[in-house]
Amino acid sequence: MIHLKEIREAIITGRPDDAKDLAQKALQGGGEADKILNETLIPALNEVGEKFGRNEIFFPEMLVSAMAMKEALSVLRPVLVDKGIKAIGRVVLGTVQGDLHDIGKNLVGMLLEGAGFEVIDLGIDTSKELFIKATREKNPQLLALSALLTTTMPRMKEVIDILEREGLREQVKVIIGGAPVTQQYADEIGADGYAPDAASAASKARGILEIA
Ligand code: B1M
Repeated sequence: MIHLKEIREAIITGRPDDAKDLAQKALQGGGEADKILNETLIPALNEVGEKFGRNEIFFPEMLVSAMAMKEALSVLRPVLVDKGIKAIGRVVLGTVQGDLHDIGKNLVGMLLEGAGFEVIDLGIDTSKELFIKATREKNPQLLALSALLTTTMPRMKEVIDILEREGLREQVKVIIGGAPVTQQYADEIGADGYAPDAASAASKARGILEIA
């Protein structure tokens, strides 16, 4: 019994404890973490977003669905992140200022860690000044910026602009992503890379940094 239908329902109806419990049972029943994630959890939360977009549900419902997603992800995390590998590079990651969405960003962090990167996660609502401070103090090879709102995407350009003004642009590459972000936007703002999802963010990061 792999419980995928039940997990989907638990996300859509916003039941965090059930989502966690069912994800655990699915893993124990032989379910693969990446399949549970990509074929059940993400589509379920997308459905929640579509319902919100059609005014069929409201903010509190979307919030409890997000909480359910996070609980399920907490169970998958140890499987998605393979510990004990020597870091192949350092990444500073964050959701840009004004944006509180962190589920996608957290997934990107997990898969970067799984791919062997050390990840310093600055969290949500991260100001450009904080990205600059972390670049100076932590000396990452890569800055990874996430945005989920069309209104917060412009903060990505501001981070790149300030890196240039502060003379730091040469020392760090920038990768961007998030639902409204595109390759075209990445090109427009001078980012070094764009990835549409967490798995490709990890492979893109390796490519940008020329890690074999
Ligand atoms: Co928000 N929200 N939300 N929300 N929310 C969206 C994004 C929205 C599309 C819903 C809709 O209207 N249909 C819409 C944005 C519209 C727009 O700008 N175009 C929206 C809105 C409007 C809002 C508010 C403004 C609502 C309000 O207050 N009236 C508000 C804004 C708050 C703020 O940020 N200031 C808001 C709030 C919230 C909650 C707090 C309730 C909650 C977030 C909780 C949390 O994150 N802790 C929430 C949620 C859950 C969503 C939806 C339903 C799901 C987002 C999500 O986590 N998806 C979302 C609708 C949707 O996306 N279908 C929606 C799952 C996640 C795995 O996918 O984050 O896309 P995603 O990440 C993917 C890729 O994008 C990519 O990889 C990830 C995994 O493969 N990726 C990267 C992400 N970052 C990357 C970085 C990379 C590379 C790839 O490189 C660095």
